[in-house]
Amino acid sequence: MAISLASACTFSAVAHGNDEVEDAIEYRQAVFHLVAAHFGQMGDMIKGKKDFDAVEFQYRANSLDALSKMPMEGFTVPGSDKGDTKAKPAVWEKPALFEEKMTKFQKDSSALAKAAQSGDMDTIKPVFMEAAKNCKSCHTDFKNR
Ligand code: ASC
Repeated sequence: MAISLASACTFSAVAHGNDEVEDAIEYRQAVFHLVAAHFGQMGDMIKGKKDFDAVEFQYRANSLDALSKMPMEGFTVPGSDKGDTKAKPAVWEKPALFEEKMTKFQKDSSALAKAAQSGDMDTIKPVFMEAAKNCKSCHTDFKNR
């Protein structure tokens, strides 16, 4: 699986020591911070809190699309279920469901990037709302508040 190869490259310590675990937790949190930043700015445009700018929206949707492929790697390091993390034990107890939701996140993100090419709010909005719904659903199952 591609992800095991990727994780072998990035978190390359031989022993699964504390540093590697901390690195993995910080890595996935960093990715999700960027996800939230881009998603939040798009959300403000969707809600009309901020003027819709099609070029900016496309940039953010493309960024989200790239970011959506990244967090999974940070969950593959053994021992990273413990520590300074809001991840629920369910991530490791229900790996198939977690992977399914992560794949959904990726599909939603690429659908949003595609919809953003229209530059049309009526086309973009339902796709954004579907993605937001799935963000929330995954957080309910897998993230502590
Ligand atoms: C965000 C953010 C989330 C999601 C979620 C969508 O901007 O930080 O956790 O959107 O609220 O339902």
